[in-house]
Amino acid sequence: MRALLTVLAAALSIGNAFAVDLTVRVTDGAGAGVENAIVTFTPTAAVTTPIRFDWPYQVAQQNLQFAPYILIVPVGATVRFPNLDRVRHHVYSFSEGSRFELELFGRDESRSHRFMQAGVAAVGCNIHDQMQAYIVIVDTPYVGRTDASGSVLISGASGAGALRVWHPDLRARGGAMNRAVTLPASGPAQQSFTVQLRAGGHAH
Ligand SMILES: [Cu+2]
Repeated sequence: MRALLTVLAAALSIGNAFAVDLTVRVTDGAGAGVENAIVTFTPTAAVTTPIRFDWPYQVAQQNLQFAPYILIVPVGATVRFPNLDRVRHHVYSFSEGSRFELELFGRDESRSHRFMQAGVAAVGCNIHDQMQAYIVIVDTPYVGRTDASGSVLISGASGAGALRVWHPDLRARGGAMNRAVTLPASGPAQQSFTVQLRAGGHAH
């Protein structure tokens, strides 16, 4: 009996891991795809598995720019800020819950900051006004960034939850759009959002 339950539990968790292929398309008022929108699905049921992503938790300073422009990390992640330039940078965020300041004086110097609260940290440099980046801190594994066509595929989620779209130039209360959704148990699912972007947003 115990063996059977173990097999059943394994089958259920495998089924879960391949639950739904959710495609979310984000377009502007003219119907054009919006790139660099961050889409998260947060299940109503608590996420119990550790959240890990396979990209580096790092925002480098290179050629007087931050790279990447938008970084997604889980709550509790420690993000490194290596300075790859010959000039110094003074990296900071004043965003609520994610305030920090790092003075990076030299080439190849690196410091780090741990982000303990879900949200968005707008990152700037005190010395170079044009430097701008965003760190999106999430408490769900179901997250992705829209491509040039405005689409993103989020796999593995199922059931009821909240779908959220954030973009640095989004015109919306709280800077994001939220929608309650119930995903099917399996198979493909589609959702779409029409967003309004601020004119003259950061080009990337
Ligand atoms: Cu700088």
